Amino acid sequence: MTKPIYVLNGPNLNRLGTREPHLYGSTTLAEVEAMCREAAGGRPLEFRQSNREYELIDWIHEAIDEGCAIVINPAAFTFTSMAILDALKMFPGPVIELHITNIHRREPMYHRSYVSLVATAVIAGLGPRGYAVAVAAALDLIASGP
Ligand code: DHK
Repeated sequence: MTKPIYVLNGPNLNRLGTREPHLYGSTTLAEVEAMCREAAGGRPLEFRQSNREYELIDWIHEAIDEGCAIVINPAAFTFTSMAILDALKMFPGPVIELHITNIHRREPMYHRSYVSLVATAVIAGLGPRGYAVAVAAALDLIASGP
């Protein structure tokens, strides 16, 4: 059976569409999910969002056993969570860190990502379309290797 790509989203991303639209745009998380499924081109995809750190960690553990790639927007946990970093270290496949905004052009507290220490690649600043780019890149990495 074809293993799915896991697209995991952290806190406050459930509010996309109305959350600081000058930064994150007006695209909703449901619309982002649709973009990801279109980019996946028929490959199974698990698309999830949580405001709870432990839940994201449980989903990463699930992906270790069931998934082929992870696209993750950890949101604020990017900058705080060694637990998510440690979980991602166990994942054998490609990990693409995704941010809607260019975190390096924002306030200093957004500049140091724990997740980048383990990510295969980082996409930041493309807006919501970055998710589709990340899924396409994950497919390519799975097919052709790093
Ligand atoms: C999303 C968030 O929720 C913020 O906490 C990050 C990230 C930026 C994004 O650009 O997708 O700092």
